[in-house]
Amino acid sequence: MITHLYTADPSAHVFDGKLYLYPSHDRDTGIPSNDNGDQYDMADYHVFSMDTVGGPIIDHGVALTLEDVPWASKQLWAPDAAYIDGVYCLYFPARDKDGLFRIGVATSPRPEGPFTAEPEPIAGTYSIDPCSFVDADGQAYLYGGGLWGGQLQCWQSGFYDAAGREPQGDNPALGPWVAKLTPDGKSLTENPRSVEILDENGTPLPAHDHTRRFFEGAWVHRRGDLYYLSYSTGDTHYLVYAVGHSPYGPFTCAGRILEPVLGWTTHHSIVEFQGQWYLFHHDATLSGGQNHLRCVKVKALFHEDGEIRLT
Ligand code: FUB
Repeated sequence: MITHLYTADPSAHVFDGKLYLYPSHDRDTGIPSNDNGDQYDMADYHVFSMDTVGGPIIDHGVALTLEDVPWASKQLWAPDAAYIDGVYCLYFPARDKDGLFRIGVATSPRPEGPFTAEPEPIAGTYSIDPCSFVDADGQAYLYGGGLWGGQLQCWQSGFYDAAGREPQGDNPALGPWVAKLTPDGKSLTENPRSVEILDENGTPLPAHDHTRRFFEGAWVHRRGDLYYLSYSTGDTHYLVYAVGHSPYGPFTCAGRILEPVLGWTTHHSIVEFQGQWYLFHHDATLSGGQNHLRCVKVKALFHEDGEIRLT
């Protein structure tokens, strides 16, 4: 749907009756591919909008660049956005000057930006893939986390440990983290807590279950009283979801949303727009399968008796 730029990790939101997309902006800087994700070397964000899904898409141009983020050194990865207290907040991960991924926030009076970055990352945040969720009562939450190059495994003790490894075997898998945001959306009100993901027996999902364990790309949406946490399983390349009754979880595994697509990564958002739910995601078809040069896609999504299905 967007072909003049490489785009990925699309976070979709409805603001002022339009659908806005906040994707990563992929580019090729010649960095060889590795499991650390060094090839994902992005340096700015564009914001897109549309009046209808399937209609013309407006590229609003550069909304934030790496050089305008005082604390960041490289890799503007998957962003998200929220409208909080009359201001649009863009949440984004980047490596700080020490090479650690942190989550930053930038604000604008307009959904398309340009956004002005806060001078420091959000205190207490770590790892990648921020997802903001504003509940019906107006309370905003921030989720985050991603394994391997996303460094989530390095924070198991509460402090960064470069030697941290993903749990193995029957040990509980790591979940994303969540924390409430302050009323201005710029800080956390509490220390991030780990979101528990349970299997069908109510047992924490074991680390060996790579077809269902959290890898990266958390997204939370609510329909009725049910909260849905969806995410990528990383090295098995699925989008899966789990359901719960609170933004904090626990969430119980409920199924698969998307099978593997062309390209290593899969990352998505789910949004209701004009009476229809949509899955926005990406694959690598635009570049003929180069993992780090991706393109955004959209599919209709349906809820049926609490379950999610496509078509
Ligand atoms: O776009 C860079 C990284 O790739 C994202 O942060 C991950 O979710 C994966 O899509």
